[in-house]
Amino acid sequence: MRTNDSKGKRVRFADEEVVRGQGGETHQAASGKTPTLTTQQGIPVSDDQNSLKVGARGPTVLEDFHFREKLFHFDHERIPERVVHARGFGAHGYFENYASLAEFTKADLFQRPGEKTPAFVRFSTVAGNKGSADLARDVRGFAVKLYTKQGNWDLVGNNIPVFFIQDAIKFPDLIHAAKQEPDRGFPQAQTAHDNFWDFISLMPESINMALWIMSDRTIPRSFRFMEGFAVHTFRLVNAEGKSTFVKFHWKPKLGMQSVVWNEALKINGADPDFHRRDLWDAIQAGDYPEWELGLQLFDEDFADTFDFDVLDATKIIPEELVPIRRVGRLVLDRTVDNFFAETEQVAFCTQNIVPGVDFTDDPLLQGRNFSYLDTQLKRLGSPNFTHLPINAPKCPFHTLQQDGHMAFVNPKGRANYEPNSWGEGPRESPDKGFSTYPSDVQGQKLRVRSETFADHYSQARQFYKSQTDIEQRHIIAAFTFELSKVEREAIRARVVSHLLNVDQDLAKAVAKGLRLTQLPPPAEAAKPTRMDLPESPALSIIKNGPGSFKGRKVGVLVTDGADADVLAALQQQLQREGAQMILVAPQVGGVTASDGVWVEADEKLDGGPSVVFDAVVLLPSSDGAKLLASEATARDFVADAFAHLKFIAYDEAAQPLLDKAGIANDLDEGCVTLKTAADVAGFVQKCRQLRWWEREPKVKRI
Ligand code: HDE
Repeated sequence: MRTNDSKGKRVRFADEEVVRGQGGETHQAASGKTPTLTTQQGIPVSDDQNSLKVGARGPTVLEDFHFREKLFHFDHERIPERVVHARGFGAHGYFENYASLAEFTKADLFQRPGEKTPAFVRFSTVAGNKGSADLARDVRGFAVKLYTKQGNWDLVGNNIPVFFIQDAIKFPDLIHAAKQEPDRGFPQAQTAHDNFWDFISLMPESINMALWIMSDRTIPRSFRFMEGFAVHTFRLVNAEGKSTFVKFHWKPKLGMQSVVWNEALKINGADPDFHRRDLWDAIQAGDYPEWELGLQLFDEDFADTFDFDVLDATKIIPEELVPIRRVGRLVLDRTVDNFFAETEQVAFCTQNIVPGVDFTDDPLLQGRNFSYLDTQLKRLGSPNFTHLPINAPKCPFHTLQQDGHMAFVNPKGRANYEPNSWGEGPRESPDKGFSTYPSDVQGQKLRVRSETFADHYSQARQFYKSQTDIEQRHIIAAFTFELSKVEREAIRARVVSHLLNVDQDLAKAVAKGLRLTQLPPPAEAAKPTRMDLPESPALSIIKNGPGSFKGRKVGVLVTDGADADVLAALQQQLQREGAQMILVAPQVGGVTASDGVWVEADEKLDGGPSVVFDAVVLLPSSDGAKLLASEATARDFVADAFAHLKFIAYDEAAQPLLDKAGIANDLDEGCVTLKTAADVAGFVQKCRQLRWWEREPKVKRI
């Protein structure tokens, strides 16, 4: 922003008031409401444009404390990223309890209907670094911090209800294998590489999770459209000391939805921040995402009769067997003020539980209880990370812990120990305090895996069999894609040898996709696969469609002369549906519609490809359509929407564009003409199916 104007003169640059500095450069005026820039010590700064020098062209002097402090602080801005779940996005909200759960738990937040507990949620991918793309095929973290009146409760979950491993001692191996290979530092945020599949194929316990991660669950359309699970079995304990086992679920009010793989690849290029932007935009627009908290409650007797060990985190309890009781809702209604202070510094610890909730002996959970506290010290640099506003409880708290780096919540008074005779300081409370559930434990100290953890394939089969044909095809395609990136054929074959224990057709289809010349023998199994587990429809995304287009986006491709009546009808119908209309124009700014009125566009065509929308409308004028037909990005807009099975509505004027996009002869029931504004309602109604899956076999032949 250099100018040649005279010094000190006030000028206007766009809508920002600036004032010229001594060197002709400009800076914001420190006048009126603008605070004066200071150093960290509060000393007002007179010049933030030039370092202190000897003469105009001489060396910089060490004495320049403002310059040195500024660079020193900048040099130390980065903290270690999370060793897993490095890329995340958080938001504030609240949990609202529906009814008293006193029968099961004395946890304060569940006692009173309508009670609201402040919450912070951080969603994340697992394997990628902080700067990786949002649409990686990966598990999503779903970590919830509930600031209850009895302290913080962290439910640090994922969007998949099972995990890869049964014992925490294998976690470093799993993560080493999943992240970039150590010699080359790539691939980034991808499991499609030798090390990952080598590990998986040598750890049969991970096969159930492998099925889940190859399903569409790992390419969610949005954080708003995915489920969450705390995975482990926990306990609820009531005031009488009675314990009930519990599995925690988060059910999205908007229903589940995923993208298709080719779309995911393209979204990563078009908008690597797709998921975080989606959440940010929804909250900013007042369209607050919600999940219901679901509990699967069961007792010791059920646990003893269940086919699998409830302490084994590689297993689920099907909803059909133990129904989910919805007990409250989580609403995210506030974006963060500062990404670093909140999303980056938030420290979840599975050990943070409240009276009325307790752990079980799940060996994965037990290991996590060590790891999370430990990692926060490394990441946040001090045991006082709990003093940070995002981590501090919102209820009164009194500890006798003291000092350490960055201690800024400090006790007053003389007594920093207890018992003491000064009559000062906090004391323990046997009534109110957290008391561990006195479960019976006995046995020898052994490094063993329980026999009850030995069945690795039955639930993998159940998951696969519970999917629709479409979803099964996606699982086959995902395995084939990932394994095609694996260089060693022996590893590919080893994965197929496990799939043979899951489902013959699945294994054969993947082997065919990989062009394996012969099928490997099935992997040795400690326990034979149970073929009789009933299907669980709850495990399928498609079987549980929301039947609504709420919260989704339609990209409307317009040019000058776009039909104003149809535009108005679209705007009205989508608003009624709770969906959004995004106008995409050839140029930034907007277009003049058929009624001569200027309409603002939201996106320029090459910044708003169809992959970032749930459905599209092609609304060019005849001249506009001819122009777009000769534009590669416009042809991609249409061809991709078709290939990604989206609903497409088009004005007949768009015909040249359909021709050039190569879909004119393939139009199907997912494509509708908008002859008049009245056709709009029919289109929006169709969109409630989210995708026109019938098209898939025609556009995906291999
Ligand atoms: Fe984590 N995990 N994890 N994990 N995890 C971390 O803690 C760990 C596991 C999950 O948004 C780390 O603060 C071990 C299961 C989420 O800040 C670390 C084991 C589930 C997040 C850690 C597991 C999760 C983490 C890294 C095997 C689903 C992100 C940074 C025993 C139920 C939280 C951090 C956020 C983060 C350890 C397995 C979910 C190293 C040892 C199972 C959502 O402590």
